[in-house]
Amino acid sequence: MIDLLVRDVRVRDEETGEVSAADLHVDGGRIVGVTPVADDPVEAGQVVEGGGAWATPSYVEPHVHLDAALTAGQPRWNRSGTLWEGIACWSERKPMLTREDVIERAERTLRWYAANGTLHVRSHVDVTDPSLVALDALLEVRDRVRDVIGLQLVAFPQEGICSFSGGEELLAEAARRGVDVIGAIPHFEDTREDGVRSVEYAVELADRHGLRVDAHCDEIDDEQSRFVEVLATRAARSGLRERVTASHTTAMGSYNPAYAHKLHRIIARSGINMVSNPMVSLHLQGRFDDYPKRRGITQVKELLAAGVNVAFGHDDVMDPWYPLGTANPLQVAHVGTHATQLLSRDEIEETFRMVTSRAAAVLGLGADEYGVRAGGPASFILLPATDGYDAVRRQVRPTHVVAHGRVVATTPPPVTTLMWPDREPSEVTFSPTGGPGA
Ligand code: 17E
Ligand code: FE2
Repeated sequence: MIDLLVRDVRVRDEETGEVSAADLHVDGGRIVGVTPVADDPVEAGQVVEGGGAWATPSYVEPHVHLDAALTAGQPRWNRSGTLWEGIACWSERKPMLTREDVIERAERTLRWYAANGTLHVRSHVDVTDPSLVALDALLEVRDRVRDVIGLQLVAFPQEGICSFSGGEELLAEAARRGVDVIGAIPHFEDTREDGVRSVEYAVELADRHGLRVDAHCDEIDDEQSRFVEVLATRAARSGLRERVTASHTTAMGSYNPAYAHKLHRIIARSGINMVSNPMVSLHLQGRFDDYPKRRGITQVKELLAAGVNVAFGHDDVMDPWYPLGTANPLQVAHVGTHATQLLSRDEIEETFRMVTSRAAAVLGLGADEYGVRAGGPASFILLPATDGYDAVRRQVRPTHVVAHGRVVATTPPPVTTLMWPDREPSEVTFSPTGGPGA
């Protein structure tokens, strides 16, 4: 008898894109069989009726700050809405951090992520704190959530590597304590030269420890902030390439077309990934502008066209940099479509990939960790939606979230009864292709 049978779902063939109805047989945390829907199903410890839902790999969060999550307003609110006041608020909150405090907020946020269908998360953790209390707490969280969520940790030098006293040593210590990824923040360093040096330091440190790199890079509306070219070049020369990610890169929204053209080529050749955080950049950037006011979003459409892997991240859930957020990548995709004008039929489908398979590529998830197929991991979601376009438009919640062969969240689809004057009450359903029906 197998552990779990997920009956009557639609699965999409990864190679052909063909969609077919299937039963998923799950045992020992893996999908052991994908078979035609059987009238006489096999025996299983648990049976989930899929009802024709789409069985698709989970969302992947490529960029969030779990150490700061759920601290909005502590000890004060960010009133200007700038990145800089956010950093100032956080530096006032940092001395109050305790292990228990960080664990409680991070795990609460990760439970929200799981409920929303997200089973892989990359979190930055600020290491410009000599106590490294948040780092140690999140290393513990990474173990505690392992059965549900795969958590990658980035050693993030919020206040700089070269411009923060002891910054280099703190980053090196974080590498020794077991982070997965090395971060940087070159646009925050005091000088251009420090910025370049900090990127080189981060790449060399990662290379030495066999780790990945994910730098906060050019998160500023300054067209002179040009560290992506440095990161991409060092990524290529070190051979780290697709193990490197440039996050935010909002200055690219201000680059002149001639430089942008040159830069797209450097980025594409290097093989690095890009992560845009549209909800947060729309909020934090453009704050020093009069009108016309810039959007402060990286060149997502152009980078995709150049063959670069671009993903969307949430960045923040209720912290000094962003007061909203529900830890739901599908909401990020919806905002991302607008922010980047990815709004043709195919482009909307692409934004769904930017919070699923493209984000999985940022984390470097292999075939044994991601994908719905026989022999693959039994970690997936059931979406009552026809495809990514439909899911993004209607913001469809997964009815079931399955992690390592276990159902970890269920959400019944909402039902609204409409009592329109002079008509019989009726249930309102939203049809996938035609808008509100019934
Ligand atoms: N720190 C930073 O430098 N930039 C951000 N967007 C956040 C924290 C959230
Ligand atoms: Fe960030």
